Amino acid sequence: MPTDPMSTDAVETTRKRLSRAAEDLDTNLIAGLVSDSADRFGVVPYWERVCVPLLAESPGREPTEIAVEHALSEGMRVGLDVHRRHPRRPYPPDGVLLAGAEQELHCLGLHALAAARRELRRGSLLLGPALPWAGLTGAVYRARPHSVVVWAQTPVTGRTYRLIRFARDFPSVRVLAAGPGWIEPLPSSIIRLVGLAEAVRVC
Ligand code: B12
Repeated sequence: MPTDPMSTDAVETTRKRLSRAAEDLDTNLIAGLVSDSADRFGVVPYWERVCVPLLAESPGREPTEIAVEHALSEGMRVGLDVHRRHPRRPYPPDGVLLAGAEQELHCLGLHALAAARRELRRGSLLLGPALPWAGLTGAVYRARPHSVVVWAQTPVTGRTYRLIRFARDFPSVRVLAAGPGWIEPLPSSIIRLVGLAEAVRVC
């Protein structure tokens, strides 16, 4: 388990290193920094105090800035993905399925959740971004999860009526809406997740 508490100095230093590596488009270095820091400080504090603020600052309008944003997010995805990963460990039956909503390319929150769960020795079936609703339905029939977390970054992909229909089709599955894209009111049968720490607790 991670041992070091995250001091303000550590936040600043790790953040600067990540920014510099992103400016250099060094995705391998970013991945290494992310997995080392997650190991040292724990996924939740590192993600909440360093990664999320840095991503939120990403302007990404000019062509060079767009490449920097891609390098940062891709390096982070890989770094989170290798953290405590045992590639041949099977998906646990009756587990947690994580997926991006149809056409949703943002998926880092789900990678952070999967990494934080691995830290607690809990596996998840992460099916990545942009899983069509029909694909999600098929996956639930096959994998039989007890909980399904669907990420939407913007209202364009946060189609509430689809999520409600999906929840109705699987009344015994706990459905959780994650990410800032779910802006419409949700029925009480669907749990809205607002942060990583909460998501780890609830899942
Ligand atoms: C990285 C990134 C990308 C990457 C995604 C890579 C990946 N593997 O995920 C790429 C380059 C693919 C991308 C693509 C696009 N992007 Co983009 N992207 C971003 C960026 C820089 C970071 C997003 C991110 O992952 N943040 C980390 C997450 C977790 O942070 P968050 O959701 O804000 O977190 C909040 C909560 O969700 C919660 N939280 C944090 N962690 C967790 C974890 C869990 C489990 C839970 C439950 C909650 C939670 O706490 C936070 C504070 O409230 C943002 C910039 C920004 N300012 O947000 C733009 C941004 C989200 N993108 C944007 C856009 C427009 C796009 C594109 C349409 C661009 C384009 N023209 O192609 C496409 C989308 C295509 C699609 N169909 O989805 C806009 C969205 C605007 C809007 N609200 O409509 C933003 C805001 C940029 C901007 N300022 O315009 N993007």
